[in-house]
Amino acid sequence: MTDIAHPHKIEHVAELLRNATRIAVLTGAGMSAESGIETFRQPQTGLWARYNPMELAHVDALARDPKTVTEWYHWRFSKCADAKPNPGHEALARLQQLKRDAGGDVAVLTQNIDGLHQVGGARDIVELHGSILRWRCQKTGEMRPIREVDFSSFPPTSEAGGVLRPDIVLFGEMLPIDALEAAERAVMSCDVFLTIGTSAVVYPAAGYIDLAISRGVPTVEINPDATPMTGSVSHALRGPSGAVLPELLRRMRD
Ligand code: BV8
Repeated sequence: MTDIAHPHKIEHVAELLRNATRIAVLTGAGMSAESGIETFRQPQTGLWARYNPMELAHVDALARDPKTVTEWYHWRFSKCADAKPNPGHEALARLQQLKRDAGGDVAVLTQNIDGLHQVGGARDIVELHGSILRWRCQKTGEMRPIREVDFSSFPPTSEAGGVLRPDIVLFGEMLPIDALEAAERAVMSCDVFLTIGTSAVVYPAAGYIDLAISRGVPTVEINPDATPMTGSVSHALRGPSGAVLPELLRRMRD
């Protein structure tokens, strides 16, 4: 395991990316931190330092108190509605285009629900935990963009009289099967695996890091802090994704 403290380590990772054809990338809330969106588990500032996830981000909480849970997610949306992609999102989109132009691919597997990878130019994003930009009727399954949801009262309801909830994966809910299948295919076929801005504690998403490590492909963690995976990945680049990713892209082009 190496760290960014030695610039030639970032040069080595840039070389890995330069030579890779298929790259799989797992991203978490840290990817959007530089866009001003709070993470979950950072001490003091994280959402879970102020709210109890089991009261708000759990399927049982939604069943027990749909008003509070839908209000909280509407508040979460209000915090990311004006957020802009940061240089990390844009660099990842450039990396994906660079590899696609060369006949390869970059599969972005995100735990984030803010849609910023797409706004930043990346395509075919695998939304492991869904998206706050889509809300779903619990009665009919009908999906609608958040801008078409009437938030004059909570929980919001559809014309069919069902509760409208965000199309996200709450604790205790299965991830979408098509996302699980796409993620598995990407990790099983990648030459290099990146884990960026995630504390690597939420499963099954964090399990993709274990899977990449078990395949023996080079694995790179980009995070200002250590995580439970830091000691197991091939390279740990200590720094914010909004700085490290553009630096890697710059070096790949040199
Ligand atoms: C399920 C909702 C089963 C959307 C979220 C083993 C296997 C399977 C499941 C489990 C298991 N063990 C436990 C479980 C249950 C549970 C789980 O994982 N619990 C954990 C907490 C122990 N998992 C589940 O419930 C999953 N479902 O397994 O279903 C099942 C089976 C059959 C039938 C029914 C059910 C569902 C998991 C998804 C839950 N939904 N959120 C939302 O509100 O956003 S989880 C939540 O955590 C978000 O999705 C978030 O993305 C995710 C992970 O957090 P991170 O993204 O990593 O964010 P965090 O704040 O933790 O870390 C930020 C990192 O960024 C830090 O490391 C920080 O240093 C770094 N950083 C900061 N600044 C920067 C930076 N990095 C780079 N640059 C910067 N500038």
